[in-house]
Amino acid sequence: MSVKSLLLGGGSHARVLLSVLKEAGSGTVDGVVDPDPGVAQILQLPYLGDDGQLEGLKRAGFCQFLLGLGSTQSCGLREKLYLEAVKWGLVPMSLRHPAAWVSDEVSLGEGSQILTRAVLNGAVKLGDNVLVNTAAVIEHDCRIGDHSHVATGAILCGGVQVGRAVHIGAGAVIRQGLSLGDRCVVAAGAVVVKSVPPETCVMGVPARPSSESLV
Ligand code: JB2
Repeated sequence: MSVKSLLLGGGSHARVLLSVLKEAGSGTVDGVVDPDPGVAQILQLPYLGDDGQLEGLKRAGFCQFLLGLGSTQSCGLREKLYLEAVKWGLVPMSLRHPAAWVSDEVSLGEGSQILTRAVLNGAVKLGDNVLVNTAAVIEHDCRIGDHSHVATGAILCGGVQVGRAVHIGAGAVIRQGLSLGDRCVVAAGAVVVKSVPPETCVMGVPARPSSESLV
């Protein structure tokens, strides 16, 4: 009997994940949980209801979930939904595109998502629910905290320490040895040359704190 799995969030990141699942041959999902029933038709999946249905879905035999939500700023909703699903006893699915490069020394947490052409080099350590998006590069000895998102084409040089629920925007570059505090946001295209305190948004070249909202 196959294990029943649900997709949590059915927007654009979810569409990418469905094609990665197919290309990786690493399973399927049996329905989508989203406040918007309209996503089911777009994804061509059964609609399972909103997050209020998670407990009932677990009782009905759903065992696994794939977190379909990405982020463009705060990773707060990714964290909240992941923890909610885990609370009801659902097991996070991990996924890795066959064209990603992941060194043997890398340690991956639960529910990690490694997309096409991402590169993770020696002794990188990912926490739980980390999203490494398309063509992102994470160099040796970086540590990435739970629920963080390294967006498309971002580059982390060696030994960068990333906190919990950090969003690193598309194409950002983080100089070696720096740290990014919990829940900080690095805007797309920023070049970070100094460590960033928790809950701070930085942008620009070189990156500086910005008053932009972290929502
Ligand atoms: O509380 C929620 C919730 N809030 C929004 N629970 C659940 N289960 N789902 C929720 N959603 C749903 O997430 C929305 O109804 C929508 O279907 C989906 C968000 O889709 P969207 O395309 O806006 O964002 P995304 O997270 O899939 O993708 C963002 O992040 C990616 C990494 C995008 O901006 C992409 O461009 C980016 N590549």
